[in-house]
Amino acid sequence: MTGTYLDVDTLSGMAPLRMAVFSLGSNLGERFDYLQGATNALRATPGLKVTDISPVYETTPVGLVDQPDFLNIVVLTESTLPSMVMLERALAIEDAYSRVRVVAGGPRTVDVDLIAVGDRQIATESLTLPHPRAHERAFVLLPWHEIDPEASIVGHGRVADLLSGLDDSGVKRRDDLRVE
Ligand code: PH2
Ligand code: MG
Ligand code: MG
Repeated sequence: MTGTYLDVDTLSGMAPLRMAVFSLGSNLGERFDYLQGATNALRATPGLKVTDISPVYETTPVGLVDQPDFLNIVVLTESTLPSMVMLERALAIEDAYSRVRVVAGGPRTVDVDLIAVGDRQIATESLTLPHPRAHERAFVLLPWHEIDPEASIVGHGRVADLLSGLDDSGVKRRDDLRVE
């Protein structure tokens, strides 16, 4: 164990409603269908309400660059669920779409990442919040900023300011696609 998972809100029995931000990505097969399907699955999650969905972005791969381009979206939600339950749901959705991931950071049918849950800061073996790399990833920040211009990441500052220091040339909006 590198940290302790102790969600005071869960123990109090008075879980507050918090905004939870998800980043979805796909770069294998029917990419758009995977994003729509994973969004539907988030919407079908008891205790989680989808409040906004970003436009679809076509993005060049970050990290392992020798792989196909991604489609990425950001999904905003409100939830009283503990963060760990949301993570488990995200992983279950990936499994349901038979996520293929041969290489870490490599091609995948659908990746569902929990980016932030309100101002929660968590560091355990299985979950780090906010997501440790979200603040430096234009494919997360640009779609997020588009649907929440005032957003910020606890510990890192405003998404708008983070974006101004990033190269977003590989992140292009696809106006022909729209996840509902
Ligand atoms: N996800 C990664 C690694 N690199 N690059 C883009 N453009 N989009 C992603 O979703 C992505 C990535 C690991 O999950
Ligand atoms: Mg990811
Ligand atoms: Mg992931």
